[in-house]
Amino acid sequence: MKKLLLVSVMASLIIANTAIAQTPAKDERMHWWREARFGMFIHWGVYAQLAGVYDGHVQQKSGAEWIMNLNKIPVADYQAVAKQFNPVKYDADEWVRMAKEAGMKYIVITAKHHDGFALFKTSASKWNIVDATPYGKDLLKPLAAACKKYGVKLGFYYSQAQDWNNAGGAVSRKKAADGWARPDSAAIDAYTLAHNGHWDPAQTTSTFDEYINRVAVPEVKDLLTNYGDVAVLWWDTPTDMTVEDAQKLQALLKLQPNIITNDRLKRPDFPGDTKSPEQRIPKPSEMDGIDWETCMTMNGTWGYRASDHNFKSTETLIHNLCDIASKGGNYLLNVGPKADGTFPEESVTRLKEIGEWMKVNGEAIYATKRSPLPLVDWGRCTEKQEGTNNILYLEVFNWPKDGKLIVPAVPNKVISAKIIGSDKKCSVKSQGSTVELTLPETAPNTYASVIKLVVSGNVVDATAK
Ligand code: FHN
Repeated sequence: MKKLLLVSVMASLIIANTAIAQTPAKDERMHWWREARFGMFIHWGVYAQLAGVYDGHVQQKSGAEWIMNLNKIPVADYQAVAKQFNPVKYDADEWVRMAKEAGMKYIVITAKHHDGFALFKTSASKWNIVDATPYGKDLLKPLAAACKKYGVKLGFYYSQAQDWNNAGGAVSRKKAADGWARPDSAAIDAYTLAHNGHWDPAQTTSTFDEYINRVAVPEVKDLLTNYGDVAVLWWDTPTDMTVEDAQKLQALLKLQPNIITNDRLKRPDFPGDTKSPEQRIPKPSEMDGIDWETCMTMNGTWGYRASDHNFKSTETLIHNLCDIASKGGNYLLNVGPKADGTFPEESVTRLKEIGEWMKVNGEAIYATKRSPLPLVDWGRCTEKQEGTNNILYLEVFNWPKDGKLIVPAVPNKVISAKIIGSDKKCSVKSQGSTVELTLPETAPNTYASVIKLVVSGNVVDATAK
């Protein structure tokens, strides 16, 4: 008996150690992600075919990827739209090249958004690119190949609970932010209230648990099995998720031991690895000690909307990147491709311009840590260790008119100061813990000019809460 007990204890220890060995320590898994700082979000699917227009109504606000829910489009009518979805201009190599040249180190694409449409071949449901569209080919395979070719990490966004087409999927009730409502909205509202948000009887021929077992689990398994290394799984909107459902999905992560996940599988008991603020940049120190990534659109929608030309300027996007990095976070910047498979021209232009800035100034973003300085009015700061020295990268948005840049809370000995991307000199004067840089008259870059200030020893964190 004793021998049997000993054997079973040994066996459980071996299993436990194997499990631990298979899941690399978090710091090891997160290393590339913490250095990356900048990634591309891609929201793409059948909704791009509607491009923000349905039944004569041009969506003014909200995400174009929500058009089925906001317009309470019947399942059969929405699935008929897929018959026109034929992205013949899709070129995954071009997409990944654009992301890489923009300085982005990873891509997260909506493998399946809330409309349930899978951009990949799956046997779990016929509602996918291969079985439901004239295009008939898996969209993720070439993307995975291109990511491997260019050394860009591949991530999948997966709407694990909301699914407006696969029966049993959850629905989060939402009204159009632009105040538009269908003529029969009163009746529809009554129906959705009585049916947990669903608006079409076709959505409720199955239970949520059956949907998790029949669709979500097998599809996530497909995604983590058929596309090589998957670096990120980006869960979204845990509507109606139970602990049991979340555990079934979490268990699949062992298929990709190095995978990084966010905090949206089921809050609060499944925190994942990263926090995911959305469409906002956290306040200084709000996220200290946390791995976080803010996802933002370039215009007013995640999915493509033909009428939305309200794109943020390249200057704003670069300032956001610097601001996010100065607080120790990652920037997941979204592109919403058109139904034909091309990026909107405004996105292409901004990606190119950001890439030109990153080619010169990327060292001020990649592998940096948050600023140790108090807030300054001229821009942002990021920091890097270099042996026993500290490098402070000063991203100057507002070039001083009098040529004097004041850097507070740096009592350290200054070793060097250089304007990145310029052969013009800048002189340095230290007074107590203040460093005064005298700069040339014109800034080398219209968006943000970076000064590399090398000081001896560590710069003490002066961002007191
Ligand atoms: O409802 C989605 C939305 O469409 C979009 O995908 C964003 C991106 O983070 N996530 C949800 C809203 O929080």
